[in-house]
Amino acid sequence: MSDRTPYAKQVLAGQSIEMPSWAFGNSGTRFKVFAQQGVPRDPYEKLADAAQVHKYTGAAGSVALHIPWDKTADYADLARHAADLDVRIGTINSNTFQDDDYMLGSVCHPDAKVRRKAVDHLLECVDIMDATGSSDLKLWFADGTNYPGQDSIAGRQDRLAECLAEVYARLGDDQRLLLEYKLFEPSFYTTDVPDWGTAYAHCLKLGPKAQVVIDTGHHAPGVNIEFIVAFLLREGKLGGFDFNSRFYADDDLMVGAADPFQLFRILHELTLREVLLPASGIAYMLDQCHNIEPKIPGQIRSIMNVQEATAKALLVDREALAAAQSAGDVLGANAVLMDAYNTDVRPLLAEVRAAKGLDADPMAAYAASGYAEEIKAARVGGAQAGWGA
Ligand code: RM4
Ligand code: MN
Repeated sequence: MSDRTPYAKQVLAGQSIEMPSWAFGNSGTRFKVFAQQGVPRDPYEKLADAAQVHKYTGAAGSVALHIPWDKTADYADLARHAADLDVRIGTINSNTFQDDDYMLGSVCHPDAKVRRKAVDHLLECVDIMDATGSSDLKLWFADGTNYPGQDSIAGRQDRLAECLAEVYARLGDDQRLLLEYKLFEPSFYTTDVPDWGTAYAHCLKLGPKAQVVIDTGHHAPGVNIEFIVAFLLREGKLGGFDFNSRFYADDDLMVGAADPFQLFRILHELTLREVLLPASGIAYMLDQCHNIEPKIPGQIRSIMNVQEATAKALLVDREALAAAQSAGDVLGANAVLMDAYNTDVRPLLAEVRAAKGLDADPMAAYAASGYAEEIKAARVGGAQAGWGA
């Protein structure tokens, strides 16, 4: 068996997972949002918290913004603040789902005036990308219908295509549009971008700067996500990931919590094509909410979960796997994969961290730092950031 450890260490040292700014604000379900002490009151404080995650993991160098939740007067200044904290602003996420006008949809709405408003918001997001230096615009649409006959399914696809084309045309040379799909919710009868096939077809029509985002929580139970990964990669249409876990619907729980084996299988497909590092152009990020657990440790744990699954995928003995596959050795091939999956990679990751001058245990190091107590004492008064702010 070849020693894959040096290679694994090298890739792990360069891996970077983006954090969502909204993970640091209060969040909850439609039943209740539980406020936590010390929660940020503005995007500047969200970046400060995110920087803590990077400080202890060394693997979370960028933060995605959500507009208008992170609206601010001077985005260039916010980008400078991020740089001072040793992080950078990444993907800009649009929001066309929290305005009364969007009750019947945004870019698929039957009324052209509402579609105009939605597209103007998306164009504003591209302006923000220009100011922050972000290269990716992530689009997720809550559009859909609740009742048969409510609207024309095909008509809504036409409107979607037209609006996307306008946004696509506004992108700069180094900017991309990443289209995310989701099976259902908030619409329950039809969703306008419900699956990877729909997203893929729209992206294909738009051109090379449009790619698909896989949010791991946005599939029906039992869907083979690694197949989608392999297919989109092969087609050059995999733009990025929103990592999270789900037990039922789109729970937005910590990645690797529900099904670490699935996460490993996904990372195995990515490893095979050598696209784990930032230069691959695949935007890896977390899309999570920490409703009942503390937020900064929730993000640290999530980054560690991705690192552990990645380490296991990197340890797969590819030569042995290829040999077993071509020999038709079904059990042998499966065993190669399972050997890697069953390896305890925590010592390996401790070495990767030590080489970067980091503590072997990011959770403990953060807990010992006193930052949580500091922000609880300092962030008194003002409006806490949260769902919708
Ligand atoms: C959606 C989707 C988007 C995220 C919003 C908050 O379900 O996953 O990526 O921006 O939630
Ligand atoms: Mn998402």
